Amino acid sequence: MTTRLEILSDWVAEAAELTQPGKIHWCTGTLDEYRSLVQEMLASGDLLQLNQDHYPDCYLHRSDPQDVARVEHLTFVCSQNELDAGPNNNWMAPAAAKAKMAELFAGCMQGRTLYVVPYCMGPLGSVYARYGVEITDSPYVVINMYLMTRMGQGALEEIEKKGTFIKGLHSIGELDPERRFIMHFPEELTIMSYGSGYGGNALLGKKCHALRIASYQARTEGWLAEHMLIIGVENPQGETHYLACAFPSACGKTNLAMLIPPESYKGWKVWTLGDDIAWMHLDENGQLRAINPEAGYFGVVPGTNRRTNRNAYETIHSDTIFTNVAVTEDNDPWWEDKGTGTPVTDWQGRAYDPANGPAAHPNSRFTVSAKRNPSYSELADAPEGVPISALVFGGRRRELAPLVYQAKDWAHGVLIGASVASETTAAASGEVGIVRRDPMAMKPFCGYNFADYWAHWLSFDARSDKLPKIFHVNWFRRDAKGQFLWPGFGENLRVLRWIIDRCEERVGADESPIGFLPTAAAIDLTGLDVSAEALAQLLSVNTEQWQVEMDEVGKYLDSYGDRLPERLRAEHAKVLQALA
Ligand code: SAT
Ligand code: MN
Repeated sequence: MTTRLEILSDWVAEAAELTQPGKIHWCTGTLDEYRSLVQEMLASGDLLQLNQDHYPDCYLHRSDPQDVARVEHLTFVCSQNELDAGPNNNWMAPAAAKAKMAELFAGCMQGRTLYVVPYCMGPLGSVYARYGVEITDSPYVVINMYLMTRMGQGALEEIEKKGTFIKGLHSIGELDPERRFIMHFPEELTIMSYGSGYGGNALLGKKCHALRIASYQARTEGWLAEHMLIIGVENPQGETHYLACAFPSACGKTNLAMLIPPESYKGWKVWTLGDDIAWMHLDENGQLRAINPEAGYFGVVPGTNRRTNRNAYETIHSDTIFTNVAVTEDNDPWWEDKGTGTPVTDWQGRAYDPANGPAAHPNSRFTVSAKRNPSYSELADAPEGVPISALVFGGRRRELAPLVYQAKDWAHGVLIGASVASETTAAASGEVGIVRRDPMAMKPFCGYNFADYWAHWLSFDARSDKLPKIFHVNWFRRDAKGQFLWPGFGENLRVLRWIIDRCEERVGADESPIGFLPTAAAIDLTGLDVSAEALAQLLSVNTEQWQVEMDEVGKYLDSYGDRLPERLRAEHAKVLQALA
């Protein structure tokens, strides 16, 4: 196979000229192709077979121990003008970045196969779908892209019709952290990634395309590309509301996306549309509609068990690629808090010894098709997407942020999103557990200046009077002894229910300086071991702490200088005043 689209064949020829592969393989995206790649990788040791009786068609990949997470300090946005990348991104001049990458890529695929991976983000043929082609020398990337995107012949045909696509050039190189860069050229719709084979560094359809490049395109075209899960919450009356929720990496998006209602919630059902990324457009009636550009999940494994996420637990019992988990004597995959089995071999393939740390890497992942999820919504394939009732922001905060509160209006909601902060997790390399600002959970993913991004968000209320309501949640608040105050997981539905009731104007709320809070009786605690005092604490707003927080937010916003929208500054001033 090749292509009749000249810009594509020229680009592939150019990449081959630069990287000197032994072979070129155009991916068709068939199951046969997937299977034969798996066989090749089993033969080369890139994949290990797991217990096929317990875990049919499940495989383990061990990444290089130095290549286990996204590398934000090596990720660059290379716009012509440094200010367009903003203080939220690392920047390099495009010419300098290209020269650096050309040097790295020169001859790097000798003796390897160059795979051409045409892919579609979003339902094939949807007006909201976007297309890309990833060139890679990693068969692991190819099989992950097969599960994570609509990849192959169908995507190629659409690309040939359209004549445009995002270009992503990737090589694992030497997997040397000193020779590793993830470069984005938003103005040229181009990505270049070298030296990593892991997740968001290497599966270019995901964070690089569907967030960094897409956010840039979304701004010029009037839509939103966000780090949000999408769910449908169906009540016993059969009404379904769709929510899009933003949380930083490894803060429970996949768990919330696959939520199983608690015992006492008979007749309720949560449908999964997406677990990581939402593309949202205003339709002709001013309704915000969302699609999930992805077709699979690249989820955090540790902590996944029957109680925390039964849907994920079941989903990953077949047709799954595990990355960096441990294995048991039976050759089953194993991870911390799996709730069953004992590890004998750790994620690096060593005999398990607790002195070496956890058996599975804290950022170990599963890759699996979304269709395997028992709560998969068929509407994930609907070309027109789903109407969004509420947008929810959240972070991991041990204090300060209440369980849930609602923005007073759209502009206030944009301020709440811009103020998101969260404790860092193992999803990115660097220190874990320190609070950092992560506006809209997009800090690592916004492909342009956050100041312009907030202005773009703010522009929506002039375009529609039917925008979703905006909320903030915090599942991670702790008491003085360090214990979590809220049980989380399935019980989070109680909070979503309040959110939906607010959207439908079915319940009142207490107004506070930071937004609307549930009244004490409004969060249903039936069948739940949470005391009224704990709930009061969960919903409390400590004015002094909030003044400090808002001062911090003010300083943070000021660091964006002149580009910061006046309107956001004014929203911030309003909250400070209300707190005084
Ligand atoms: O490594 S990924 O970026 O794909 C996952 C994540 O950090 O959310
Ligand atoms: Mn993510």
